[in-house]
Amino acid sequence: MMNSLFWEKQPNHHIPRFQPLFGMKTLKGRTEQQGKLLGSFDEKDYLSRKLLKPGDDPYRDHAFNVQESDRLGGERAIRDTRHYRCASMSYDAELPSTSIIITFHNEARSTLLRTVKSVLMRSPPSLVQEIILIDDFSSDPEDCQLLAQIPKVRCLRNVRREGLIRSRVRGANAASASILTFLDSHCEVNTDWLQPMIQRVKEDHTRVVSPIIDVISLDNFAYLAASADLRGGFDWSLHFKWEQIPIEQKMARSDPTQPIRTPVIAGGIFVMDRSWFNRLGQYDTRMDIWGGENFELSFRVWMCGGSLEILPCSRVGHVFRKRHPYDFPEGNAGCCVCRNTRRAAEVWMDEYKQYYYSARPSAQGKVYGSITDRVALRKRLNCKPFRWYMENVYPELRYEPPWKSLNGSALLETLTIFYNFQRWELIEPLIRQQDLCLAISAFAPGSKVKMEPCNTKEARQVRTSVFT
Ligand code: LR7
Ligand code: MN
Repeated sequence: MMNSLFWEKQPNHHIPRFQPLFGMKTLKGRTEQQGKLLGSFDEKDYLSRKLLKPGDDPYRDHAFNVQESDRLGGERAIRDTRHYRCASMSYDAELPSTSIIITFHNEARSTLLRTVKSVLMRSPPSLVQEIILIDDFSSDPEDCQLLAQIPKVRCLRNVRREGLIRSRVRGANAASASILTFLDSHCEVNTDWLQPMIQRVKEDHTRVVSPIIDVISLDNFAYLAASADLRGGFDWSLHFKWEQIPIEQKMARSDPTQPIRTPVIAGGIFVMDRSWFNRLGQYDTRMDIWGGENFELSFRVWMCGGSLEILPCSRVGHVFRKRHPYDFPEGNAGCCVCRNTRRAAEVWMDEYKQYYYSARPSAQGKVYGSITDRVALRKRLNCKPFRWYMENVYPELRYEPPWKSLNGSALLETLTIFYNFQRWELIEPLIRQQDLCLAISAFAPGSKVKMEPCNTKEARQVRTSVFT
């Protein structure tokens, strides 16, 4: 029996599985539409001048299979992965246009070109004011310069490696449209990706919106639909993770096209009003290379009067990788990430930063530079405390209650009062929260209680037998 509910769950019955390819092939092998889209840019020449040499490891330079990417060329059809109801959504006839900002460091030509072309092919032309490429001091300046022959595409090249944070700020400062759209350099945007995001920002300029980020396989470049029930979250080590929407919110979602509130964004793909971006202090430009800026931006947006959401009717594919293909000036990624994350924690997390330091004890010794400007910004904007964020935006993130001093016998009571005891994992014999375990700091009555990395041999770590 097929009832209406069953039909509703079927994907895209009345919508072609693949989008039609653009235009008709001409004798020259380029399409009419492409001719218009790409202007004097010679795609074939661009791609063929830099191909993998026979015998070279296709994963070496980019940490994805560049041979597969090159094989696909400058464009391809991808499946429309949206919920079918998205196709009948309507948007304002007059929407503001956007400047699209893409920073890159030694990106593969084919992935970068597909990012740019997918934007030109799958966005209403009137909404794309310009595409600003920031070449973050890649080895070959031509990668960027040649792409600037494509209409609407501009190329800014850094004279030294700046990292993605300062590069994006440079792009934002050069942008002429009133709305900014950020993309990673190895994306493919999907059908009607832009309208839902611009619509939401137009309605309320304090919203910062992201698409659902689909997965492009780093091995075979298959385009795979991501789950529509996820939001951005993190643990106390400030490690970003996708997590299920809390069950109460999920139950309350009658309409699958509705925005999903998210405590943090992944960071690479989002749309934000330009004046709002500037008013909120852009980014922390003392952050280097990669990492942490998405937390800093997310905390700042929520705490200073804005909101973050994921729009299920907007889909953008991204090549997720397992390692960084580029080097970090200080030698390893940990240096930058820790420094950046520490800056975010110091400026925004108030007393809750202790949980970050407990989860990442090594961060404590890292030099992180002056945060005076950012602290002043927070004050000037009159932003709410992190406690507000914890209570209103991310109550699901569990934390150690503010114990002053405790002994073993008072522990159970305190855990029960301050904390939903159920949410602690009682893994025999330790009391565990993710990788941290509850411990007393010394064997003395009234000694302090803290969280530290689990170690079954550590006698100070509290056993469940304490309670029996
Ligand atoms: O020195 C650099 N200069 C750059 O311009 C290093 C990187 N980059 C560029 C790079 O070419 C790419 O376009 O910055 C972008 C992000 O770097 P990636 O793709 O190597 O890293 P990533 O995909 O893991 O990045 C995710 O986390 C980053 C933390 O700083 C940023 O927020 C990225 O934007 C973010 N990407 C996404 O959110 C896409 C979805 C992935 C997830 C989760
Ligand atoms: Mn990326």
